[in-house]
Amino acid sequence: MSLIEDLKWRGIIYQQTDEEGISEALSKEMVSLYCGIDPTGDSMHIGHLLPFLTLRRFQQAGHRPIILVGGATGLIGDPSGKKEERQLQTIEQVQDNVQSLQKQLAKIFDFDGDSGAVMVNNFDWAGKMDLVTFLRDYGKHIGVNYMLAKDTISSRLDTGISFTEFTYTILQAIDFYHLYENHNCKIQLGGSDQWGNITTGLELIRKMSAEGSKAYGLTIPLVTKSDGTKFGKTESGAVWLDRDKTSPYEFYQFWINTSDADVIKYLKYFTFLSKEEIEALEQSFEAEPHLRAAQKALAEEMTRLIHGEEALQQAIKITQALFSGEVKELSAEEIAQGFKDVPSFSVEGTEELRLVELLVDAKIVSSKRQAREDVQNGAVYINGDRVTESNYTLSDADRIEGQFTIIRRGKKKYFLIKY
Ligand code: 629
Repeated sequence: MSLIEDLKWRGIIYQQTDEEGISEALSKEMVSLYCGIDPTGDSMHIGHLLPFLTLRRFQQAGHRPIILVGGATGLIGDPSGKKEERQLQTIEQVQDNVQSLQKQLAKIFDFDGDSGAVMVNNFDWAGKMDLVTFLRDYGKHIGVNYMLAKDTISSRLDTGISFTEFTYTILQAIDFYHLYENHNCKIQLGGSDQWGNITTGLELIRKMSAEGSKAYGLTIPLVTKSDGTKFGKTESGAVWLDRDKTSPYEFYQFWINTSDADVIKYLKYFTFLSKEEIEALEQSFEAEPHLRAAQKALAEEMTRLIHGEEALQQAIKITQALFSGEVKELSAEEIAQGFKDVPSFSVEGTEELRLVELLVDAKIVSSKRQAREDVQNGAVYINGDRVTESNYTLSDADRIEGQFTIIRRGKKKYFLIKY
């Protein structure tokens, strides 16, 4: 299967400016191609992942990925898909974000060898360009009528768009032209919201480069969810690649909770499992859906890809411990990950605590009478072990690494005591 056939099978191609031209270029030689991201935050979230994973598929097929972090465009703000004018970020903020994003992206690609990835920052050329050069050398080639016809601009004419954001598409076009001229970059890849910016780039290349020059654009679909809600969001917000924002356990949980209606699609989009492997998962999923083999494979592949094998094993361990109730073997770090969303209660000092009082103070039960009853009935567990003595006192031994005690009431209700 050729790369493009594989991408089609996965459902990753949305639009191509010249389907034949792209297939021909890819089959003839090693092609350099790029995808950009603006440093609007200090971490990518999974909404950014698909274009960059797709770029990696190109690399695996022997082509060269160019990863662009927009140190200049991040100072301007892309109006694509935005209903309102963006708030400008400070230069320091953007520079910090560039560093963080470059670090994250570097982990996805291979920088060695013939098709080694290249990391660029458009601040290096666009940041220093003077206004007269911008207007004479580039602006002159892009008609205002042409720009006004773009969705991302025309959709903002009612509510308003500043000259700053209006100009954004020309900056991205200059990038494509720059990479075309200096890195022999032939294709720009992006989400479907980037079509307007990618085609402005092609327009500029067509007008500025020697005759016979050829460059292409390729977009990938917006990732959707079958229930109509937005992909990549949980109750606690976006799913980040930064482990301090979304722990590997939460990341794993996000993928494992994928619905049956979406799981095969996501395996195709996001994982590097082969067609045969995915089809086998599809079969097992149809025969024995309760096993959730497809969801498990998706969660494993994604967590391993972004956080590595060790973090994956930890996420699985936490998941199993929470499921079985055998939480004693968890380390404090694992507890911190797995119990982030569980109600917690902080205790100061080192003295021993009477269980019944703690249950009331931590608002796990509403009265001492209730607390005593629950304990006597065997509904209360400390670090996974049932405690039935109503005069039980918690000691040092109940503090996992001196930091936590896990209390469970009933089957599934967890509480965390922090010291
Ligand atoms: C300069 C900047 C370029 C080329 C691209 C860019 C960034 C681009 C953009 N992209 C989105 C972003 O940064 O705004 N103008 O958040 C985002 N992208 C990935 C996908 C996207 C897109 O990083 O293309 O469609 C999301 O899936 O929204 O020379």
